[in-house]
Amino acid sequence: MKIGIVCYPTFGGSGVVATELGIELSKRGHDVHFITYKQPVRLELLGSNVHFHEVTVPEYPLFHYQPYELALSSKLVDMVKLHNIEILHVHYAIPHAYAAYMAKKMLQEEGIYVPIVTTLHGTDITLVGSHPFYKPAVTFSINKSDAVTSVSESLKQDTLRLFDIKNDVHVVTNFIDLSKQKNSFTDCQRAMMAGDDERIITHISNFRPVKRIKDVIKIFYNIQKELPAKLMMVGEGPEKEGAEALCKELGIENKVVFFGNSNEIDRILCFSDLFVLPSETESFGLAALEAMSSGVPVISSNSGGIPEVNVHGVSGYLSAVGDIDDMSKNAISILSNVDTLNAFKSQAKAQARKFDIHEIVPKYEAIYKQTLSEC
Ligand code: GMT
Repeated sequence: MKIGIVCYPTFGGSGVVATELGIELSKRGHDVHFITYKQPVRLELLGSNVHFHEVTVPEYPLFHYQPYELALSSKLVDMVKLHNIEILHVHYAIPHAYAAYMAKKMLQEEGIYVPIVTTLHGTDITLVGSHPFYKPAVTFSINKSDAVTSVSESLKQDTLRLFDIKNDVHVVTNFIDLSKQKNSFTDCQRAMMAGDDERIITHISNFRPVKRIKDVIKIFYNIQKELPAKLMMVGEGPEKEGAEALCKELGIENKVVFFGNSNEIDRILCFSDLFVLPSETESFGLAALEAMSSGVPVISSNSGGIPEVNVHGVSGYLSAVGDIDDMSKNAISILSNVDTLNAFKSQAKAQARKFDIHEIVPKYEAIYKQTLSEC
């Protein structure tokens, strides 16, 4: 199939999922075209059947807001015609599903029919999409998609609760390429980050309020009172400064490393002992799955789709949002005994195997085929 993929090309989970999906589809013989404003961060290899088409928005002083949707839908029209793209798969409803629908209508005028698959990722539904300023357009573009998928059962239920949706929502969970772990560094250069007696706790996110970054710091503060430990904070976002200030206030700044955005997530997870994700809401928690696939147990909140990924008492523990004491207690119970830690590490890895890319990507292929057959 010739598949056009639209996504946010950033470090965010939806962009990562779209990129990994496109790469896997290309390995499976499909011709994949990424259409977005920048080359996706994890798309290192462009090949004979992986292409990137940049959407540029010319600056014009009249516009207070530059019209990205317009530029994207025009680019979609041009690329569908130029490369005979058969299906468009858009990740994150806003504004991608809307722009794709406009492209579809423009193409129909020329007798070309290209169906749209929309994948809902989370904040496009729970935080942004349900805002009254966006809701009518988001409802419309979901209903006009030829197929709709969501990355967890929890997100599907949120979508049905928050929007008046007429079409089926298929749950296709996020996935992980386990073969990447085969090449993990054996020594992980752990010694560069911590002493032999120290446990390494990691958090990776976009440091937005929904991630409850201060909870991460407070949980770590409680952990390091009980056992020697270091905290790795990976990512950039509006809560980072406040988190750095809190570390100083608590006198733990020498035990916390702020990395910023990183392309070396596998390397950081390789030397981590525990991953902390106390989010207010999370449709899936791809970062937790990535940690688990590297054998890192997860201490998380029990919000949204996280319980579909992290299993209480198996791959880690879940607590109510904001229950810092319970999360700290659970973290300490895993970290303070080597046998317990090793058991959780292998259980986390085993749980991650349920989200093997080779099991999940065929589900998208089946949806594409079904959608095309209904045209
Ligand atoms: O976590 C974020 O804020 C980024 C956001 C995104 O759109 O990239 O992540 C969402 O999509 C990921 C991939 O499907 C999910 O794993 C995240 O749980 C989800 N984030 C939220 O629901 C807050």
